[in-house]
Amino acid sequence: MRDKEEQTFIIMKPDAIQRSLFGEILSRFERKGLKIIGVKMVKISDPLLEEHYSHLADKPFFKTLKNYMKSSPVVLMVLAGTNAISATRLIVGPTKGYEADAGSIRGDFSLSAQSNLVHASDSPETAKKEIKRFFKDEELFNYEKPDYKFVYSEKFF
Ligand code: IDP
Ligand code: MG
Repeated sequence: MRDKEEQTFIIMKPDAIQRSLFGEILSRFERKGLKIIGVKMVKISDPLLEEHYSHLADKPFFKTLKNYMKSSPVVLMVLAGTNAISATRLIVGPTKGYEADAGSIRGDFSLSAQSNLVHASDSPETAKKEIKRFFKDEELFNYEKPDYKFVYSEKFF
């Protein structure tokens, strides 16, 4: 895959907060080299949740999914980096925790199809929409980090 700078949208879901796994999960993203360019704690409103999960509106678990997502404050983040969208999905693992490989966040910490700790955008189109849905422009920060040339690409050497 060609290297490209991307931004992706993350939700640290209620179980990540309630099980005190926020720091553990964040450190996995940080160690990978992803840069936090936006972060805030919120309780997601019904209209935003319904928009965010509109692709699941006809599923039998939609109501319990909404109740789960509203059961605690969550932390929203935007992460940036080379191929950030696909790289983050790999770290997070597939939807069902009991099917996810050990080493992934869901594989290491979730046994559930619903309570799987993290949301991560699944494509560039989705990421763009999700970032706009949850963050204002002024809540996102463009800044340099000293590790940049080591983390991102050989082209800097
Ligand atoms: P993703 O989070 O891996 O992208 P999606 O299919 O977009 O998965 O589903 C969104 C969220 O809906 C999942 O992360 C999970 O919390 C919940 N979900 C998906 N499938 C099921 C299911 O079969 N049972 C219960 N909850 C589910
Ligand atoms: Mg999804």
